[in-house]
Amino acid sequence: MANPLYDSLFGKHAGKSTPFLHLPDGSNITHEDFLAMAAQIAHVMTRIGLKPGDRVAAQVQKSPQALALYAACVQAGLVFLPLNTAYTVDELSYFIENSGASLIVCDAGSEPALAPIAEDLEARIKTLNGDGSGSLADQAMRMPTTFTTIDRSADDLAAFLYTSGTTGRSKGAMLTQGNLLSNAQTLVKEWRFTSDDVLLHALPIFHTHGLFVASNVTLAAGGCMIFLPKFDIEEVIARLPLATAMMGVPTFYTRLLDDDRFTRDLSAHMRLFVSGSAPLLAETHVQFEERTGHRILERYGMTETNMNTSNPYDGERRPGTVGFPLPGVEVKITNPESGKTLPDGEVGQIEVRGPNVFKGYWQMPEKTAAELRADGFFITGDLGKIDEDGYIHIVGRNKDLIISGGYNIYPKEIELVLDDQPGVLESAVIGVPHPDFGETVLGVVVPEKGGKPDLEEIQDAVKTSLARFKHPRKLILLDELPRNTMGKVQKNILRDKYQTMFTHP
Ligand code: MLC
Ligand code: AMP
Repeated sequence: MANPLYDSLFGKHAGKSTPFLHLPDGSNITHEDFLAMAAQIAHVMTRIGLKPGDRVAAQVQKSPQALALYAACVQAGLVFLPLNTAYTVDELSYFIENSGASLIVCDAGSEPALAPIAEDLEARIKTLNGDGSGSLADQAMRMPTTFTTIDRSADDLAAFLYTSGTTGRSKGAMLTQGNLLSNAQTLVKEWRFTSDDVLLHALPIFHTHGLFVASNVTLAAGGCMIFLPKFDIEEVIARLPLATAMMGVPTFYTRLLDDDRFTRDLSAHMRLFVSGSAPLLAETHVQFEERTGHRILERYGMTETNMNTSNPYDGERRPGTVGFPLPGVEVKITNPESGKTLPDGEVGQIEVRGPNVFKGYWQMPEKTAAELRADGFFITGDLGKIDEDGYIHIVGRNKDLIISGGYNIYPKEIELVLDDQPGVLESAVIGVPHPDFGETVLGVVVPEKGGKPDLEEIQDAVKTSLARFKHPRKLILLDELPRNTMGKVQKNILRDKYQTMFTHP
């Protein structure tokens, strides 16, 4: 027995004294240091009684220790559940309760608010701050620097990532060791990652993109990362000359293009720019090439599946497309009603099958059955087509979803909060184009008869319930919502009406 994910990503670097993480203060963390950090954290977690399969919910700032917490979970056979640092206590309590986490790791500032939740669930709570301090780190420091890796199989769970749903209730996507490892190994090959690569890492590490795509790929290839706490244009421009590759959401690339310091010279030595998590406008792709000579490589993935398709490394990277299915991944376009496969060129729902596809939603067999077919195909909720050259185009979504700066936002979750406010009869939340975030949230509120909802008070209520990135950038009062003859709200009419609100205000 062994632990495939740990062995292939982390264990194989044992004894290497070369840098793994380059930090903004100029210091480095070697592979050896990193593995020691992870081993010490693994000791803390097992000594407090955590057993293989237990969930570890972590809402922590990006830091080497936060990444080591992930490695420690893999090594100790625990299920890692990273949580967006923007989530409010209301949001967190759902994830923690739903997952039945045995350990909560959070910033010291959040401990007082989360302690009662931990107590109710009989979960332990430890702190880990952005500077690496906290009760977890204090205890870890006193632990041995090696840990006997717990045996796991490819089918064992490695992580839970929560994704929102169209009903407003988030679902825990269960990802196995095999899901994560197969995808990382495929991407290393497809994108030609080697131990010479230096990845500029400015993504958050609580999502698939920053954690599994960026970090796992670098680890599998044995490369290193310039590990920035967040996307800060000054830092990115300063560090770019030291990198060979970068991965980002489209906002990263539009922000770079908006900066005159981002020139052909600054990126001349770069080997690869990858974009994903949201649509990259063909226009951005073209501008990027004009400015730098590089063609951004766009790929398509999701929480439940990791990466599914990619434009080619060699060969034409076609703007406005997400390329071809990755080796081992099958993609088909089906009719949403009948589920029958459609001929190439026709638009339908995108379904995917492969070793990358998750095991299902935690304790939600009905939702799993509705989206993951018995034959292994996962219904992504995205709409697309395959063109005559085999390139896949994403043309829309069959799910009511807004993607803002790479973060997914489900309108239902916001509508439920808006509908609850005094004087509000109903609401509709839509995504409209935004120059920086790609799309942003607009809330349309209908007053009750004689009601006079106070929009500022509503925004305050939203603040306490929902993470900042989900807040409507604007609320609009309307007498009624457009509906079709079946009574269904016609969000397309609202989207058309407010289409240019943020692009040509
Ligand atoms: C931050 N804010 C956002 C936001 N990010 N609002 C909407 N959408 C976002 N994405 C808030 C801030 O809290 C702030 O609030 C205000 O908006 C402006 O902040 P900013 O300073 O401009 O934002 P910044 O901190 O620079 O963050 C923007 C960003 C970041 C794009 C760099 O959101 C980011 O790193 N996004 C990447 C998301 C990601 O990794 N997605 C991958 C999901 S995995 P205030 O109060 O100051 O106004 C996935 C699968 C796959 O999708 O295929 O990869
Ligand atoms: P998430 O649930 O956060 O993993 O987001 C997954 C969703 O992001 C997918 O279902 C798509 O809608 C979207 N997405 C990811 N990559 C791309 C891309 N390259 N182009 C368009 N949409 C994308």
